[in-house]
Order: sequence, then C-alpha cells, then structure tokens
Amino acid sequence: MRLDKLAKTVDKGCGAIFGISNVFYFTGYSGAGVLVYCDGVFTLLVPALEENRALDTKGVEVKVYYPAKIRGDIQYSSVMEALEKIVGNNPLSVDVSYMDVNTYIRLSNKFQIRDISQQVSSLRAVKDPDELENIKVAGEITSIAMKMAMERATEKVSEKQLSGFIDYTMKNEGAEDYAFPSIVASGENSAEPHHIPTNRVIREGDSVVVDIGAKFNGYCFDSTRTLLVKSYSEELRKVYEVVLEAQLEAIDAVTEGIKASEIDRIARKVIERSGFGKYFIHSTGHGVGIDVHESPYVSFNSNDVLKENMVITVEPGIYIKGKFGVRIEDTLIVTKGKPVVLETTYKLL
Ligand SMILES: [Mn+2]
Repeated sequence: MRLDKLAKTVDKGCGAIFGISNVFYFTGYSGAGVLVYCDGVFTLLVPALEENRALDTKGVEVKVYYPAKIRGDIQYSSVMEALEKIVGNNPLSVDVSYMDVNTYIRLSNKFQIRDISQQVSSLRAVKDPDELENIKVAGEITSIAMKMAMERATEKVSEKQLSGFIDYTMKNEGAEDYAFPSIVASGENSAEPHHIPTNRVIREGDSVVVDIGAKFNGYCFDSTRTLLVKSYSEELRKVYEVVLEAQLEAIDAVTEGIKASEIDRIARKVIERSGFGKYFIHSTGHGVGIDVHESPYVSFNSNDVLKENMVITVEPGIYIKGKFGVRIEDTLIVTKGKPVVLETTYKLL
C-alpha cells in the first residue's frame, strides 16, 4: 500500500505531505489538503468545503480545518495549528519541492524539517499496474484526438479552432481534463516549442506541431506529432527526417538500467551530426504520471537511471526561428527489454 511506503520514507518523527499530486499519489484524494503521518496514524487535513469529497479516503482519519468556529467538531483553524498539535516537538519530514516559499518559511520556523521530496519523486517514478492502466487509457483517448487533428489540420482551420476540436474530442472520449493546454503551432509559429494557439489559419507548406495529452483517473499522457501540409519545402522534409531518426534511435536504447542522460545524448548526437544541434533547445524527455512533467528527467545533466515500469517521453525537436519547428514525441513504458511505445498515430511522412 502506498501509505506504508510513506511511513517507511518518513521513518523517524512525523511527516507532512503538501503537494496535491503527492497527496493524490498516497491517498487517491485530489484537492486542497495536507496528509500527516505521526505515531502510526495518517491524518488527512482538509478545508471544510472539501470534507465530503475527502471522507471516503481509505486508511486515513479525515480532519477539517476552518478559520471560523462554524461547527463544534472542527478542531483546527488552520493547517499550521493542526500541525502544531499533531506533530508537537517531533522532527517533521516534508515534500519541500512541492510547497510554496511562504509555507516553507513558516514550517521551518516551527519545526525541525527534513526534505523527502526526492524519495517521494522516486516512488512515483515507478508505476504500479493500476497507474500503467490509467496512463494507457489516457493514451487511447489522446490517440483518438490526435488522429482527428491530423485529418482536420488539412482543412481551412485556425490553430485555436483545431485546439478546440482536440479539447472537445478528449473530453468527449472520457478525459476528465487535459494534461496541459493543447498546443497547435503552424508555420513559423511551430518554431516556438510552447506556442499558444492563435487565429493563424493552417495552409499549404506548413509544419503543424500538435502537442496534446489527455488526463484520465488523475494520470497524464503526452504526445506530439508534426504534420507537414502538402507542398512543403525540401528543408522541412530533411529536418523532419532528422528529428524522426533521433527519436527512433533514442527510443531503441530505452531499457532498464540505462542512464536517462544517455538517452538524451543519443538523440542529441543524431541532431548534432546533421548540423542542427543548436536548434535542439530542450531536453529529450521527462517522466509522465500524475504530473505531466515528473521524475525521471531525460536530459543531458540528469542523474536518473531508468527502471522497469517508469513512464517517460522521448521528444527531440528542431526549431528554426522565422521558419518552422518539428517535434515528435511518444510516451513509453520502460521494461527490461525494448520499451512499450504508446503511439498515438503514424509518424512517417
Ligand atoms: Mn512532453
């Protein structure tokens, strides 16, 4: 059970988990609140308005905080007051990387704190079967939207309109949310990796970068396809082929035990030897799960080592300002052999 993993990680003293995605990971409850572990007891502290949603959380005692005494059974006016009473003088393990600076300062003024962010991130990086299933379903939903987008991108449609069709399709297919705002970037806009869709209408010769992901049962997916609309330039075709080669070579190397930095190096080498190295301006990939970007990090300076059942993306790209950009991204499951690639749709020209 995940709560047992937290108890083991905290080891001595008490623990308090502040990150919404971490609280969700350990309890299944998604909302404002803090998960506290002390003397073998797990307490889920929630604001009054979330009490009903939190009540069926298994393995925890739900306690409510509210600044005004609106009910006799509300024991705490705030999270800080609750922590002072529950934790007392015990040392406190917290997920520092997941909290805001104010909370950190207030906590460190009151408690002897120890950061367990790394340990929690490492636990989350390796997925259990339920998590893999949710990610796969999120992938299937993303796939339906991606196929639709590839077809409709050739109609007279703007970036905003196409991203709207994508969002509608994902929710219509069962997504509760989007892993991140859908990116549709066409023509010279595709040179911007995190472009925000505009009214620009897609036209012949364009590179169209579509970077989308559904969220299902709290789990994210992440996929990018670049569509080249007919009568595109020879240069664009060449760049596309380089990115694809880099992606396929990097994916082929993904296996348990390899350094994540090595995957980045393989993708980067392909792009560098084609002369486009200075246009590959982001890391090769990242872990995907409750958060769309999480551990492990597939970058040249990453210290992470890939393990079975980690879920990562491999997404090299080339971006030439004023001209175009190309990115190709798949989400994949690391195994002891070749990875399971959760492809959304074709990527060959
Ligand atoms: Mn990504």
